This record gives sequence, structure tokens and C-alpha cells, in this order.
Amino acid sequence: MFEQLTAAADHIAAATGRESHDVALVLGSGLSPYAASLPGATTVAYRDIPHFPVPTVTGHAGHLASAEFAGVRILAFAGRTHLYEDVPLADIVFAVRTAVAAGCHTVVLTNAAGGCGDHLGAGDLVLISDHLNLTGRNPLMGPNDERLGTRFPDMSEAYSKRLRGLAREASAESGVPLEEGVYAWFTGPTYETPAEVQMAKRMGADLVGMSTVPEVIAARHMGAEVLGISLCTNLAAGISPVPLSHDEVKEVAMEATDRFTRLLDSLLPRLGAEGRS
Ligand code: 8IG
Repeated sequence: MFEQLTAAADHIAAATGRESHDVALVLGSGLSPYAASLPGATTVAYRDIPHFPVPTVTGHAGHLASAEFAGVRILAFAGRTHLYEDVPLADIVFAVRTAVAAGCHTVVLTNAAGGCGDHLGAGDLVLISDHLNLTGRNPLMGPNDERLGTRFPDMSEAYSKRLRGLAREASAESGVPLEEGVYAWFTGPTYETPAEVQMAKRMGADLVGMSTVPEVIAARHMGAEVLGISLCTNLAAGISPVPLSHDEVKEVAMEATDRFTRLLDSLLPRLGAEGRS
């Protein structure tokens, strides 16, 4: 794994002409257009990066973009791999691990998710304050490579308080409202039953989704600071009066792209100052 990550990070450095990057940005369903909107971005196809997994689901792209934005070197990932593709968890976290190997000290993970918190509605952007891993799986299961991180990583502040403060500043500056909530990770690919949504809600979840948590775990394992932002594209099953559809999700995501872009444009310049190598 370590050698594969090094090879992938070396390829990205050569292909982008940037020997190191500062901030990784993983773009969720419908949010990938942001990668192309970064000024002067150089794109690299996942399939050209050694050992890099290529996602299979429609609506998920498969490339990264490298750009320098307000002095911050950003590696933006359009398209990710999910547990429901039945691939090894090592593949699911490969992109985030590569980004940290490529120098990123900060990892911003975004996703589209269902909302079950009483304060949430479709279209809301939500700062993830913590998570519930309801899959029974963990990307760190198996032998631990001490070159990547410790056997038993602390998760008491998986989602950095400091970064959440910066996101709040970006929200105030950009005028883009930001809610806050706990994200529960399910395997998918089915959406939840109404009973499962009620279970998650009573356990403390405000959001339900199929990604992000393994990437957070891997990024924390490697010592990166993490920020998570969900786009609540739908009220979760049983809370919404209508059945969930992937088309509805895509429609809400498109409507939110502009707000999301304004928030990130204000946020990213705040993420560069520390830890630059
Ligand atoms: I978008 O309601 C989106 N992704 N698990 N449940 C789960 N994942 C989702 C949902 C949802 N909406």
C-alpha cells in the first residue's frame, strides 16, 4: 500500500507540475462540476494514475483537478469509490490516502446525503460535526502500516473544530447558510427503510449517507485535519412523503451548485496558511 500511494502521489506531482499540494477536496454526487470551475486547473484521469481505483456508478466522474487558488494548492477529486461497489475498503480510501501522501495536510470531504434531523430540509448545506459508523466495517481493519499511522487512532475530534470555525466564517462572508449535524454511514446501495432512518435518528444521526466516513478515518489515521460538508439532497425515507429517487437527488444537487461554489470559494483561501510544505 505505502509503495502504491507513493507511486500515485509521484504521478500526480509529475502530471500537475506541482511537487506538493495543501488541501484535498473530495467532491460528492452532483458536486463534481466544482473541480472544472477552479481557475487554471490541470486535470488528470484516475485511470492514468498508477493503482488508482476508477468508480463505476453513473453521476460520478473519474478525474482529479490540481489548481492554485489564493495561494493554496488544491487537489480536487471528482468522483469517488463507494462500499456498495463491493470493492476493498483500501480502494475506497485510496484517493484520500494519495492526497495526504501528495502533501495535503487538510482534507475537505463533501457528499450528498439524506436528512433525518428535524432542523434539516432538502437543499441545505450541512457541516458534519461527527459521525456514526453503522456499517460494521472499518478501512483500518487488517495489518497496520506504521508508516501511515498508528494502530489505534483517536477519533475524539474527527471533524476539526478549528476547520468548522473557518467554515462558519466562510458561511458568514459568502452569505451561504450552513447547518450542522451528525452523519451516519450506511453501506447502500439501497436507501434506508423508514425504520432504519428512525433508528439512526434516535442514535443521534441528522444525515444518512453511503460515503465519507471511511475517508475521514483514513485521513485521520495519516494525521490530516478533516472537514466534512453534506448537501442534504433529500429528506430520508419515511420523513419524506415520497419515495426517494436518484433523479431528485441530482436535481437538488444542481440547484445547490452555485451556493456550494460560493461557500468553497470563500472557504478554500482560509485553509492554506498552516502546515504548508
Ligand atoms: I443523495 O437518503 C443520498 N444519499 N444512505 N440515504 C443514504 N444515502 C443517501 C441518501 C439517503 N440520499
